[in-house]
This record gives sequence, C-alpha cells and structure tokens, in this order.
Amino acid sequence: MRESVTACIALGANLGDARHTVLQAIQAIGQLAGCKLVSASRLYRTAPWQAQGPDFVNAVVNVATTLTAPALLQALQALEQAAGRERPYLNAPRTLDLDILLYGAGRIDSSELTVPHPRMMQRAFVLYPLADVLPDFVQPAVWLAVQDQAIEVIKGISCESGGQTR
Ligand code: PH2
Ligand code: MG
Ligand code: MG
Repeated sequence: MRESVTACIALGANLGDARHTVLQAIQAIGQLAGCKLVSASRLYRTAPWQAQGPDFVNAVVNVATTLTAPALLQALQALEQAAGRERPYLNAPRTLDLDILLYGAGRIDSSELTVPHPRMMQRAFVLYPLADVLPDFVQPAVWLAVQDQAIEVIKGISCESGGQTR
C-alpha cells in the first residue's frame, strides 16, 4: 500500500452560492477515495486578486492521501466539473476552483501541475486560510507582501472537519 502524503488544497468560488459550494466541496474532498480530511480552515471573503467579478469565498484544507499528485488533481478537477466549472478566459469568475498548494514536501513541475503552487506566497486568499491549517508554514515576512489585499473571516460558519470545528 502507498504511504499517505499530507497535501494542502485551496478552494475558491465567486459565482453562485459560493459559501455553500465551498462547504460542500470540503466535505466532498474528505469523501474522495484515498483522501482523508485532516483539517479545514475558516472560510474567508476576499477581494478578487488579478481577477474580475464578485468577492470570493476562499478556504484551505489539509488531507492525508494515498493518491499520487496527478490522481489527486484529476479527482479535484472532477469535483470542479460537477460544480459546473467553466473556463471562458483566464481567471474568469468560477463556481469552484480547487488548487493543489502542497503535496508533502514534493516538488512537481509538469505541464499539468506545478507544486508548490507558484503564486501562493503572493496571495492573501491562500496564506490566511493556509495558516489556519499549517500555522508554522507562513513565515512572518511573507505577510508584508499581502497586507494590502482585502480579506475577512466569514462569521457564523461552522466547518466540520476531521481535525477542527470552528
Ligand atoms: N483565484 C484566482 C485569481 N484571483 N482572487 C481571490 N480573491 N480568490 C481566488 O480564489 C482567486 C483570485 C485564480 O485561481
Ligand atoms: Mg486558482
Ligand atoms: Mg485552478
């Protein structure tokens, strides 16, 4: 049996009922074959970053997975499709975006997938929820780069997960 790897996945949505879609997707990720939800961040409302349209709902989950990175990517793309994801142009508003941020300590550079995610350290909408699930990962200096990006915790959301309930 394959060893389990800890992977971090970013969730984002800014079309339709984005909160509902993100909460559903957190559950669905935990139910994927070969994936166990370890912890989920709080949900955040964030201003579009180099993108257009309504504010986003963003979150990050931590999973223990026996899937390879390409298999995990494929499973996440199937969830995006099931949520009605369309890609009319780069960074278009979306019903659901699921990005692999980290796959253990792995470095991947294929035509399909780059891990660690190349832009994650410049994005408040990734770093704040990532710090919820991996508090030691984000170094203090990194916050300076994202201090002008608008982000707030969405109150009154309870996010059931294997690790934390908020
Ligand atoms: N995703 C992008 C581009 N910009 N901005 C916010 N606030 N949240 C996102 O999830 C997001 C974005 C590309 O995937
Ligand atoms: Mg993305
Ligand atoms: Mg994506």
